[in-house]
Amino acid sequence: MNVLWFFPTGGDGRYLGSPIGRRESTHDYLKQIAVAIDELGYYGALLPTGPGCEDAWVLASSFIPLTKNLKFLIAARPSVINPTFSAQMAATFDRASNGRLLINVVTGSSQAQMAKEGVFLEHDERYEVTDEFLTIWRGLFGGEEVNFEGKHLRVEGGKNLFPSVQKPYPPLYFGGSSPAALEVAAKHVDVYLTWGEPPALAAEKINEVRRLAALHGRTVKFGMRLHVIVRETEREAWAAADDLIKYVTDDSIAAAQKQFASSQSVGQQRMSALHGGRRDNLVISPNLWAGIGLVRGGAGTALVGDPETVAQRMKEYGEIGIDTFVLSGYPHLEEAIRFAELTFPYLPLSHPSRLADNSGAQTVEPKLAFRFGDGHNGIPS
Ligand code: FMN
Repeated sequence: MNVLWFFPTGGDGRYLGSPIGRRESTHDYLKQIAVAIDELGYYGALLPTGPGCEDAWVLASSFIPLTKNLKFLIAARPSVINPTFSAQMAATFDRASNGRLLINVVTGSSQAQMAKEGVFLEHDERYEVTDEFLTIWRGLFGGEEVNFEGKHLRVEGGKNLFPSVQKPYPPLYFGGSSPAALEVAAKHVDVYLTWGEPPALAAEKINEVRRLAALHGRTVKFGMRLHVIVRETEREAWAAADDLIKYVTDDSIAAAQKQFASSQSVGQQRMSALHGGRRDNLVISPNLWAGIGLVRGGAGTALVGDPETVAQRMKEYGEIGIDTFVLSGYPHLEEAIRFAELTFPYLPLSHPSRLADNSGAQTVEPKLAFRFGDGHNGIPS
């Protein structure tokens, strides 16, 4: 299982819907998250893209020298960048980080959001662009000269002169739930990401992507993007969930739901339908809570519970084929530490973590030649 965390590049906080405990995503704050999650042993972390967040490529580049193993899942939107230039950036980042780049291909959610970025295409046309973009992009990493003329994009004599460290190219992740999205995912990507839907709904999409990928002679891996609220006991975890939304007002829920309803994103519609904007029915599947989606777009659900139970739920997603998790929690620095400390020991991680044997289930002998309270004031002699 690969467990990634999330960089809150548009701002962070202790509560949803309140300025209390709000935290600006300054570079110094994000650096703390980068160093912490690298040291804790997360596989990687996602940097989103869009008008509401700072630039993912620039931020991730600045974290390369601060981190050792952390991979950067950088969100990239095909319609706002030329594919040759994007491939060049990806190759350079992969070389500079010695193979630590992952790319999250995100086509874009709403007409209004896209208009801000100068893109005036309909939903399915945007996926046509993504399809053409990925055809060129993957071709460039094949080492051949690329000549392509599509409906939207055209390249003549394109060449990527600097090969990436990862072969054939840095892994392509992807989010999108519409039929057009599933088709593009099946044709091009390595890891299909879904927001945190209940297992049965997620399985539907996964099986459809698998079926479509098989038609292209391909296989795809699967991942899930969701929040986590883990505490030592189930009771404390649910109290923390309630606390997170204690300042959320009915007006703010109504305003957010109105905005989400105007999005063309099928994925967003599926997330909104999980709770229908109502506070009284937020536990939509065992330990899966939809409270965050009342006011936050995109990833709107959280696994809530004690460490063993949450780990068990993640393993249940594993049974339907999800072996990658992109997690987050508010505030992102503290919750990254808390989740790793409490839950990593119960997960079959594919990546080394110094916390993997920290469950307290077994007694680990301290490696230092002293014990706290042995008369040395904790100073090794
Ligand atoms: N859209 C963005 O504009 N920026 C992002 O950083 C972003 N990250 C996403 C992460 C995940 C895990 C998923 C599932 C989607 C993300 N999206 C993001 C939304 C995609 O742009 C997606 O294409 C959009 O919701 C339209 O999808 P649809 O195919 O569901 O209609």
